[in-house]
Amino acid sequence: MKSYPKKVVIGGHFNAGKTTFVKTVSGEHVMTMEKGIRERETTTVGFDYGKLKLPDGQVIHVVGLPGQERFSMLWDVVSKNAVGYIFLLDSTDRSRWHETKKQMEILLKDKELPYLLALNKQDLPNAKRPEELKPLILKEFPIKDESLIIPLIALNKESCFNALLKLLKLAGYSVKV
Ligand SMILES: Nc1nc2c(ncn2[C@@H]2O[C@H](COP(=O)(O)OP(=O)(O)O)[C@@H](O)[C@H]2O)c(=O)[nH]1
Ligand SMILES: [Mg+2]
Repeated sequence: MKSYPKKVVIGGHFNAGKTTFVKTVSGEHVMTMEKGIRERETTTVGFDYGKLKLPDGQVIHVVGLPGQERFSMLWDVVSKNAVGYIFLLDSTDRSRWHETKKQMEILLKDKELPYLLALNKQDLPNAKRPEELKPLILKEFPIKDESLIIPLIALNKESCFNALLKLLKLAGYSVKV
């Protein structure tokens, strides 16, 4: 059986923290393609890609999904043979949460890939806490189980690694740390 490189896909709405997550875990950010939409505002129109080594030597490739739905033809390609998804939500701002929800609906529909839903920016004082957000998410999002909802600070390496390790475990990989 062919074994593929381990690839984790980071999804989520505009401004949720995808680029930040990839930068944090990979240290050196291998590639991103950003394009100004208005002065001083940028969004990822290509994709973020980074690579990291776990303490036990396993190499993980991390790829950010291009956010906007007009790039959804790329989602399948990016997701192919992935270990699973980490979808991000901004815990300080719900205005674009529907974009993450749509992504999850499309991507989880016919693939049984493991996934987590991460409540990002938990370091900010105006972030809503997971306990407060969970009931809302369970009602509105295509999510099976509350244990799949995790807190996240994408600026923090340990927080991102915990998310990755949890996903790898869900996917059945054993990681020695
Ligand atoms: N305080 C804080 N800011 C964050 C965090 N994650 C992302 N950000 C900020 O949120 C903004 C959007 O993040 P970005 O990674 O560009 O989002 P993307 O559109 O999903 O790629 C940037 O200004 C980031 O610095 C976090 O965990 N905490
Ligand atoms: Mg980005």
